[in-house]
Amino acid sequence: VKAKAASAKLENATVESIAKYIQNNDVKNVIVMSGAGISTASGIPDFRSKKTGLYDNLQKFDLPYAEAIFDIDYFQERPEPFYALAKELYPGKYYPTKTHYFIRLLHEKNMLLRNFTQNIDTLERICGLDEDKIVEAHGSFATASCTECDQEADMENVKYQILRSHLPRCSACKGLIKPDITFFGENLPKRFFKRLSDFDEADLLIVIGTSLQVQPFAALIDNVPEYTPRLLINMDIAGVHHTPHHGFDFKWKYGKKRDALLLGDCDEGVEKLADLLGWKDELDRLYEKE
Ligand code: CNA
Repeated sequence: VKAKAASAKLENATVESIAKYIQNNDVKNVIVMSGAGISTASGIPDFRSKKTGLYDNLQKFDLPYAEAIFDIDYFQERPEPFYALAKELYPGKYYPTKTHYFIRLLHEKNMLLRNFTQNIDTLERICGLDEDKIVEAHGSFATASCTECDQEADMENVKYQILRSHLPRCSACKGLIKPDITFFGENLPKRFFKRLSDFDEADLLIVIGTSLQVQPFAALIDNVPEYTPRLLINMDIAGVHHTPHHGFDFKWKYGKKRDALLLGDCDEGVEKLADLLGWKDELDRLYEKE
């Protein structure tokens, strides 16, 4: 009821109205759903952007199809392409973007309920967001384990091996070690399912830098209460694809009172929102300090 009353105050679906909604209501349970688009400015390619995305640049790995590089069955047959890519993308060389710091600023304002991220680059942790605020829905490079006996691996060694183009092997059984990122064909981490109930509490949903094409993550946009406002900040309109199994649709509600769209670069988008909220200097300071 509270969310209904609050969203009724959205005059129309614009980023300005979202800013007013934040200012005029006791918003404190914001959920941010993020994807690879929030890390492209740091130099990590996303999957699906035309030309720059990974899926358009995997020719050298000679894959049967692009997604194979993250397919668990393919990995078990031929792990080398994944490891070559892991070497290129290994955390340590990349720094959080303004969008990461905007999410942290939301937390410092006591407004962030949770950041559900699909990213595996650990930039949320590196920008100083509390681990408790993060749900790494597709796991991350922070830990790794044996594909045979499940034993957790020593990350120093995993990193050492990957950066030298060696396959990391389990110290106990010599099985192949894999970073704990979720491949196609694997279950999502337990924490993802445990925190799904957060969506019932959301008083604002901000979706940033994702094509909303990977399930079950994408469908979560419909898990917030019916009257909770939603803002999409993305280079292109996402979430408009229908499949027989996933009938979600973000686009059709644009123009009504609930959903706002900020098309373009996400760092510029969060700057605009921060500016409307009077947080621009704070955001700049946070970003420059780190
Ligand atoms: P995606 O399918 O590649 O979509 C990225 C989206 O972000 C697209 O809609 C782009 O238009 C948009 N985008 C790109 N750059 C910007 C920008 N600067 N500002 C605004 N929008 C931008 O990636 P998703 O995250 O939707 O797909 C889920 C996959 C991607 C997850 O399983 C991830 O593990 C995987 N992934 C993660 C990383 C990472 O950790 N940084 C990198 C590449 C892929």
